[in-house]
Amino acid sequence: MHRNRSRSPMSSYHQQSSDRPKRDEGRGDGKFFRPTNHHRHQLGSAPLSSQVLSTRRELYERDFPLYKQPVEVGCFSLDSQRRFFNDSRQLRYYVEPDRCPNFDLRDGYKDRYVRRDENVKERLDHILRWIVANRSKLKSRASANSSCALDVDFVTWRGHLTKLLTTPYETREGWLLAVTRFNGTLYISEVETEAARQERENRAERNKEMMYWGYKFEQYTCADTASSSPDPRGVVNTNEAFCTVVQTRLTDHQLLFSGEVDCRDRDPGAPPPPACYVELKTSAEICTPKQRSNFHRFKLLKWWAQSFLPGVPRVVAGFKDHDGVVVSTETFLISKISQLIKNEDNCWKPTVCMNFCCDFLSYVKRIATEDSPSVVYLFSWEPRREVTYSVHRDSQYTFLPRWYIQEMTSSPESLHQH
Ligand code: 0WD
Ligand code: CA
Repeated sequence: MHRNRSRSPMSSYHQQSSDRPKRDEGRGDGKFFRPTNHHRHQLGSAPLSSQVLSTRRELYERDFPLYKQPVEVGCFSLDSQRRFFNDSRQLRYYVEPDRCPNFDLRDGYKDRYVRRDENVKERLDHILRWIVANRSKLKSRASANSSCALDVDFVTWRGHLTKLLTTPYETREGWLLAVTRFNGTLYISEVETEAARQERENRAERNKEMMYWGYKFEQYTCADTASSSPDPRGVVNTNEAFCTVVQTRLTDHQLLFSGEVDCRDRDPGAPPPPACYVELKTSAEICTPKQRSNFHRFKLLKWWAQSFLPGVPRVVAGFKDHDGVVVSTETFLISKISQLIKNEDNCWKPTVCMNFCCDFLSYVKRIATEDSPSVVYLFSWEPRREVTYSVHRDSQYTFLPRWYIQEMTSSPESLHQH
């Protein structure tokens, strides 16, 4: 969808800007700043040697960068006990609700809810298991270029990329991203910030219940097969997940990432994945112009970024009242969201999101040069600051598991012999 600008949903994002933004020289004041004496003092071009990365929006208002149509290269499922399966057994089918659904999202919170243990840090493990199980599918450049065994530059979760896309507009929550270069591929895995950990451990009871509401909405709108009906009497188990694995390219960055998919179009004639996938969301009922404006400025940014990345074309929103009853639903096409927000003053821009992500990935490539599974480059960002980094060897941040390193160190040929 992104190659042919005139026909693609991207065309509206393509902006002609005559005044290319100027970049300021990076200045680090965070604790992770690594001093350097070779900052370039240039106006009008990137400070290519800077040790920090600015997140100021105006620096990223360029033409929309090339983003290749994401291709699904595989999928996996996590069952009710969070066990990995290299198949689509957890994929569900979207069943369109009535005009006046009246779904009670509070039903079952007390007695039919099994919650995933958030203290278990899974990092990239499920994606790595998928890579090991599908190594032959990922065309290897190993013979041509032994330094890059996987033929991708980055491996990560879609959710981590979503955070990068929304960074220029984020005013509340910072992030920590751990990066390891191994066999030429850069692995990006999030580290929970201290603030996020405290938020999680002190979460108010109402917030805990509202987290359940999103999963309950899925249960009201998803069936286990293309011909069956949703079963709102069942148990909500948040260990269960269906994840797509997609490959794409952002300018010169080859990406392989995975994201959780809620359901697919039940019509067998629907287009192949990821175009048949549907993202489900809940949001507070919109009653005032102010609420509509906030919905456009904040919610739609997150929804757009999350689904645009894997090429999921639509989001179905359930609007709920204060008591957790879904009073209406609405379908948002990702390709139409930029038009929807055009009337908001000073609103977010898709091009800023994508250009920032692209520049961040270039920055990571430039900084994370040592190829070793025990080295972690920890990239750190707090609102109103620049991105900085620190380097850690054999530390608490090391995240590539031994089994993965072993699997990927033995050549595919030697694997076939066994
Ligand atoms: O270790 C971590 N810090 C994270 C792990 C952060 C985010 C996700 N994950 C893992 C989980 O294993 C999860 O199964 O990634 C999987 C989902 O990956 P994603 O698609 O890249 O994540 P994201 O786009 O942030 O979330 C997609 C959905 C959410 O739906 P909504 O509509 O609320 O955005 O995945 C669910 C949630 O339903 N989800 C999670 N499930 C389990 N653990 C998590 C999580 N930490 N975060 C979101
Ligand atoms: Ca969802």
